[in-house]
Amino acid sequence: MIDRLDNLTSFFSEFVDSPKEIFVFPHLRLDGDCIGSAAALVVTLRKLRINASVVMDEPVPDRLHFMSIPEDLLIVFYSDEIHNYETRMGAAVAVDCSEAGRMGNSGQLYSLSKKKAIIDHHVSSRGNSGIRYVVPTSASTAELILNIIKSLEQTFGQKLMDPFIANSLMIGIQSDTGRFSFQNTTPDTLRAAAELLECGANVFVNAYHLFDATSVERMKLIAKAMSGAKMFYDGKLALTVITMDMLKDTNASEYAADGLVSSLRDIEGVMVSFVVRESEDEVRVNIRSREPFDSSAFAESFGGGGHYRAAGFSVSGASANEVCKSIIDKAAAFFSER
Ligand SMILES: [Mn+2]
Repeated sequence: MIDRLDNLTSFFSEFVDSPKEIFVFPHLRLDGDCIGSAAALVVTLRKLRINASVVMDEPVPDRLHFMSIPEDLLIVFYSDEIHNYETRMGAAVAVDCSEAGRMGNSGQLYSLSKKKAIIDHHVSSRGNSGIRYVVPTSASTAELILNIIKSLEQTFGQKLMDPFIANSLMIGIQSDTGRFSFQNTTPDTLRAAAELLECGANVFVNAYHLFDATSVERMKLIAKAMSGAKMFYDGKLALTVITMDMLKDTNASEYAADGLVSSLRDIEGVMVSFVVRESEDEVRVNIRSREPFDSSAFAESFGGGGHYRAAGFSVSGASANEVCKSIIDKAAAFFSER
């Protein structure tokens, strides 16, 4: 671990006062952990006179506007500009993901970089070019960024932590641990959170925006999706579909159903839950499970990935109903064994 941190510290140190930039790539469909971690890392690097920016496919979604990430940290990627970015780029860092395929179009730019580093906590983390700081036992990438910041503070003998960085990392931890309630929450997670609170993070405001704030549109969508849920394999598998029509009828955003998949898994007797969502160009599937159902392995068999209890995948060229059928068929192998 210390070795890998040392490697990362020297990786970043090379860019002090360099005109070349470090581009930090979060994954597509931004969440609190990837964007919190990426923003915190970029602010830290800039304090060390290292040119750095977050490069992403989409602007920060409305539900994360409360993070107040300064606009100038962020580059929204346009393919037309790729050569311009490539000239500026000195290194690329994947944050909370490990492969270009998870980044959307900006992955094209990531792939072009000759120097790469990966900072991630996904078990399915596969990318193996460059320096890897991948810790699957870490609840969040934010905790890894905190370690990096502490290591940089030691190397440079300079205080880098500030309330914005602390709160961005806290948002990452709260997001990925379900506000400290998922099984991935470790003593290290709570120690990291305690440190961040001391540095100015606000756990209460974050929890409201991440988990409690809701809208009538969302409530209506959840009600429809819940009443359409179906149970299979003696109530051990729960599945529901969110169609484009449901989004239109309720006027809810595509993120409105976040959290629904966990509620389905919480139904007594359910071992694995699936939310299958239609979108313009593909069908997206979210999975939550309890032991011994391995969500990550299941998602990987459909070309996706994630964690043991939380994973996902997407399919293009198939209808939501076809995807549901494949899921139920594939799960048969697991449930027939028990
Ligand atoms: Mn994460």
